[in-house]
Parts: sequence; structure tokens; C-alpha cells
Amino acid sequence: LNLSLITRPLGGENELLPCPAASPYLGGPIQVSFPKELTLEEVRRRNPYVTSGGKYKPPDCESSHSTAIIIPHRNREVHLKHLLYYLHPFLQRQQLNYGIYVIHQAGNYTFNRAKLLNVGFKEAMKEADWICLFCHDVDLIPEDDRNMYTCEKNPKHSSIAMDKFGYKLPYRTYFGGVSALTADQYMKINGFPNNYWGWGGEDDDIASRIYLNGMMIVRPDVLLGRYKMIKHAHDKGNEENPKRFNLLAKTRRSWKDDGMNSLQYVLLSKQHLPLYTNITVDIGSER
Ligand code: UDH
Repeated sequence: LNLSLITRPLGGENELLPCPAASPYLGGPIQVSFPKELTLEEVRRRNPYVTSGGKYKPPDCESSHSTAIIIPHRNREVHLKHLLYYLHPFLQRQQLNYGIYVIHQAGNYTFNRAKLLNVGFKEAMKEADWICLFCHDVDLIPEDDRNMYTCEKNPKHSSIAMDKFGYKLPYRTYFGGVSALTADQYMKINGFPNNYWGWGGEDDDIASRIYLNGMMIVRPDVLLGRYKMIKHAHDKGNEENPKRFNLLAKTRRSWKDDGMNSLQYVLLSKQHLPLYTNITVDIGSER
């Protein structure tokens, strides 16, 4: 995105014209690498139009899209730096209004991805009426900017072709990695489960909630939904959850009582940093 080409409105005073249906800044495939020397300061320098809390609006047109990116996080600062490096320009080339939220799980208790996403949804919606929420793993970098970070009539799974799965869907109902729901879709399924502690299963539970509520999962073109995963080992504190199969067998009955309507957490801090909003939260531990 050549910012020097962006000029202020053509219309009346302070009036911006609507952004075009397809952004003229899209460039297609992205070369992704992870240079060790990259700093957040450099990412900041490259994104002068991003405002406090990691928010952005196209300077040259009025976008009809608004997307909150929600990133569950603990102890992955290096991944976050690389993701921000690629994601900010990617979203700007798509001409979206957007904000990036990092939901940081405090303490050392077992990680809970889905509950952190619920917190992110709740806290992001307090700030703005986001049309679309993108649930985004910190270690997945999109490889094509035509993979639009906008919502559809049904929940969308975006990370359908990850390098670690040979650029294919690992199974038909896979919903992990990067996925998008409107606020209405999110509430229709009562959000995500709060009781998956540790690795695995929560994404399948979410997929079940979608089908149980008469919706389906839509996907981008397989050539566009490509992602590079930053290689890493299993995290300490996110061991495989042996209970996931039992929990999944009960989703049909549990989804109505476990989700946004039962979400409890203690907000420890909310910081509007230059490149993202950092929300640190105590989500408790398994009962
Ligand atoms: N996450 C954290 N910190 C953690 C655990 C998870 O930030 O300690 C977040 C992060 O956004 C991550 C997401 O939760 O992208 C999903 O967790 P994950 O990356 O561990 O899950 P994934 O299935 O990887 O991508 C599983 C471990 C693969 C080990 C492969 C060893 N060869």
C-alpha cells in the first residue's frame, strides 16, 4: 500500500466517498518469512495510519466493513510481532475499518482458547458495534490478501489451507485457526464453550453449535485461504485435553447453558497500545 498515493476526500467538506466494492490495493499472494531482527517499533513505523489500540479506518474512503480481530494469547510475543507485521498492511489493503484485540490469559493455569475468545467478543463489542469478529490464532499468517476479512451470511472458516496440513482442510468440519462470525451469529450459538481447558476440541464444539443452530460453515476459495503457521512446539500449560471427546459428545445438550450466558471472568487491565488493544484477563480455572 503506497500511502503517498492516498489523498483526502473528493466529495464535500469532510465527506468521504464509499470505498469501492473491490479494493484497488489488493496484491494477491504474499511472501511470508520471519526475520528475527523484526521489532514492534518497526511494525509501528510501517503503519503510520494505525491509531491507539490498533484501530484503523481507510483515510481515502468510507468503508462499509468493520472487523474486530480477536487473538487469544499467552507467552507468544514473538509470534504476535510477526502477525502484526503482516496483518496491519493486509487489513489496510482490504480497506476495512478494523481493530486488533489481544486477549491475554493471566496466570499459569491451563490455557483456554475458546473462553478467551468469548472475553474478546464481549470486550470488543463494548468499544464498538463491530459487524464482524475474526477469531485469529497468533501463529497463522494469511498468504493472500484476497482472502477477505469480512463476514458472510453464515459463519466463515478462513484458514482452510494451512501449510502444516499440506494446504488442505484436515477434515470437512474443521473450524480451527482463523474463523469469522457476525455478532448476531456469535450470539445465536451462545458464543463458544467456556469449559475446554487445554488443547483441542473447542473448535469442533463451535462447529457443532453452528450446525445445531441451522447455519453452515462457508469458506473462501482454497487458493486464497492459505496460511503459513509459525512453527512451534506444544506450549507448557496447554496440554492435550483428554476430556474433549466426552465434552463434544454433550454439545447438543450443553451449548445453551455454556457460552456467553455463563461467561465469568475478571478483567485485570485494558491497554490501548499503539498496534493493538491488550486485554489481560483472569479466566479462572477448571471447576
Ligand atoms: N495460545 C497461546 N499460548 C499458549 C497456547 C495457545 O497464545 O500457551 C493461542 C495462540 O493464539 C495459538 C492458539 O492459542 O495460536 C492455538 O494454540 P496452538 O497453536 O497450540 O494450537 P495448534 O493446534 O498447535 O496450532 C498445536 C501444537 C503443535 C505442536 C506441533 C509440534 N510439532
